[in-house]
Amino acid sequence: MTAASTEPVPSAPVPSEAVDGLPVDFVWGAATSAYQIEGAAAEDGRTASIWDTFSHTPGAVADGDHGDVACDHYHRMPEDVGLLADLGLDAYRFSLSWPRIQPGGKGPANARGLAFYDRLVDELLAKGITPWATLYHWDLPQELEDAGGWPARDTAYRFAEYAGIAAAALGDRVTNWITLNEPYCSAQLGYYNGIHAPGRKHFPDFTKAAHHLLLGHGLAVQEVRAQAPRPPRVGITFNPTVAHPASDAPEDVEAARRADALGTRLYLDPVVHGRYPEDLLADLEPYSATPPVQDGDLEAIAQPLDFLGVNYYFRNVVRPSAEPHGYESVPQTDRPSTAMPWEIYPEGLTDLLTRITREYGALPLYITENGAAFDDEKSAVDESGRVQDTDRIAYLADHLAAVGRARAAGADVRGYFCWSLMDNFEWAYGYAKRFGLVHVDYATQRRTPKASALWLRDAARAARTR
Ligand code: IFM
Repeated sequence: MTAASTEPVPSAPVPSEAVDGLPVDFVWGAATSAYQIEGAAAEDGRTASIWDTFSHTPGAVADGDHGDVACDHYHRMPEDVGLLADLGLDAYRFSLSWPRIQPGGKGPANARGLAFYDRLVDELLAKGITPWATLYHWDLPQELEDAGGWPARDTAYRFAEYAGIAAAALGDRVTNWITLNEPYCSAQLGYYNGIHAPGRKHFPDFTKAAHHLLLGHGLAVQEVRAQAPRPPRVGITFNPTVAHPASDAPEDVEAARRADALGTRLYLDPVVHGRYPEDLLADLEPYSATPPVQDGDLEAIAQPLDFLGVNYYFRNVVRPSAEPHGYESVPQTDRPSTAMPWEIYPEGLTDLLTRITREYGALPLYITENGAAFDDEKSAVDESGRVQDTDRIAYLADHLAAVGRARAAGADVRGYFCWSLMDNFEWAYGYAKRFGLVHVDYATQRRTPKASALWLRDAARAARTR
């Protein structure tokens, strides 16, 4: 069933502070990822990823939810591209499913899997929407996990091969490529905290995984540039930790340093500066967890990039812990939060963008994700069934204003992708957390744009027409 129309209903007012700092050619987009929306888990030759295995492991995901069907985007893609078009967005960031394109993570391309992305890219271009393809948004083929996963060096080479296949097939029409989404989550949450696939809990495996993800990134950048028929723009997306000490006490300040080292500098320093931070190496050494660097790795990792993607949702206020990573989060219970519950702290985005500019140079920056889960099922719904998510509108307005302030302070931020186009499978939280601009009724798969979708449409319009 087609979604409720986004026309011609006007949105809630767009405050000028939300868009004043953004240029007329700013890129306005929305983002999703393959496992979170596609479904069709066993169709057209796709094999299992670590998230298929993990989500079918009892107790791993809330309510036993999994991505077998998700938003059924694999079968409803034209309707979903229509939603983007109705919202007048310039760009769509999606991810390619590795086990759909290269089942098992080895060997030849799967033509039927690639055909889906061919159709998606063509549909986007036909509607004037620029595709931004992420190569890895956490769905490692299960066979590669069985062979050691990201802690095994070979996975980096497998990833580069897959990246080349994707770039050769789609790079005649896709210009913007993102190698990895949030390697912090793949490495730390997947191999140390055990709350994401593959659910392992081993500190040295986490830093091995981080190193091989970064090596895979560097090799993939080279493959994309070698294989794409047209000159690509290639970047990587991080979700740097914005770490604040719980107090001025030296031990809290030290905990924040460790959180920053593990959550931010572990990734950005090698990718941008070609080295791991000395203080981080000293932290890791007692746990036999220094990254397994071989000759040439750091040069391979530090490929020149065309842009950096930044995902931001919240800050992390920390104090010490006796665990190997050395810090724990202190919930900010007296502050407003989203349904996750993550503290709402837009100033952290301004600080993060200006810090990246200061410490990592003047690469163009794109906000490749920002958004919020709220309890939409408890929000008011208007007569057309539209969720009146005023809390999400306020979140978006405040964070866009924070981007404008970062630009005024010199950060070269060129675009903003809202997470997410539609409600979807929120990893270990299953379908309980709704981040979408568009509401999805999972029983009927009916899509209904929320008030925030219309607001983002009008914010983009306001920014373009000033
Ligand atoms: O849903 C995720 C996304 O897959 C990666 N970044 C954070 C989002 C919200 O948790």
